[in-house]
Amino acid sequence: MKLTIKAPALPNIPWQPRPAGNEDLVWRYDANPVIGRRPLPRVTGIYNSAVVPFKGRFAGVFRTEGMDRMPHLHVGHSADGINWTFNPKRIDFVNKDPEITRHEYAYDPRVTPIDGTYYVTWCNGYHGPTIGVATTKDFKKFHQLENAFLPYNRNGVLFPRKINGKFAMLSRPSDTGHTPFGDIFYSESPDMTYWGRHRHIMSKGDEWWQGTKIGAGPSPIETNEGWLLFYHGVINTCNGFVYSMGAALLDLEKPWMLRARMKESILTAEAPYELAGLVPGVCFPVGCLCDAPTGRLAIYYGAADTVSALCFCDAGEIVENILAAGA
Ligand code: BMA
Repeated sequence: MKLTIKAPALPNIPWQPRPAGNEDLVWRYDANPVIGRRPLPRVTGIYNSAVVPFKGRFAGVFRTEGMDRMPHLHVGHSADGINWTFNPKRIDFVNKDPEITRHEYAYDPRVTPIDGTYYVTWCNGYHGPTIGVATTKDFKKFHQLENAFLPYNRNGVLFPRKINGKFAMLSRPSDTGHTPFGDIFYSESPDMTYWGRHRHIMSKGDEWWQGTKIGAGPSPIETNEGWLLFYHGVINTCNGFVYSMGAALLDLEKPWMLRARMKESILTAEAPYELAGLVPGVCFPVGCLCDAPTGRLAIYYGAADTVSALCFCDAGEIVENILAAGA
């Protein structure tokens, strides 16, 4: 279908065409993983990490885990979105109030450009997991804001523009452990400090792949058919949770209204690097690059909580399939 995407052109998006004979909606980069094991000394993995276009190149905020298995956030840069260099020091978030910058752990970052500022949201340890928020303009200095919500919450994902004059965020209220439940909610804020008008958007699904919980992935993409949302869905198997990727469309001006949602997952753990790692069976999407004129999307996802991988799809095809599935 002819889809209009409201995002800048990104002609240097990492891209490979769908391989011949492949009829899947999403296909993997053939040299995955893009960030392999031991990407820095004494770092066991970089995964579940967010990438954005930055000054003609790419930058990102990366979940880095050391030998103590504690997650922290690091900056990375790349000319092509494939080969990355990382700052070995974790991000030093700044705020005059030490209560705000009090650091326990930080993981699963998303980066969302809004009006020329890059907003980082992540799962921030503050007496349990909640949503940390920070801004940067240069990927050097990061100013930390108030946590968006009370604990316990994960998967805080900003929309790339204000909606009805307010900042808008998706999140997934949770517990302190490996949460056995989870729906996606919408909240808005006039100032990035006070969040309210919380609305339920969508629950876990009837289909087994998303039958335990769901959580928003990369920042939603604005299209003429609504906000395109990639999310993770979780099944509880006899070997534990398995994470797959799904897709949904949210109403443009009332994004708490679900327009349609695919019944099938569009990527599930099958490749060796998704099945073998510190947590086998995890595909966890967090970053998405988009070339609006061609509809090309490059999605970064964490694989097996160990490495970072890349997959591709066509936005028009995905939206067509979501609309065909219905609400
Ligand atoms: C979730 C988060 C993710 C992780 C996933 C699978 O609760 O901790 O970072 O990828 O579990 O272990």
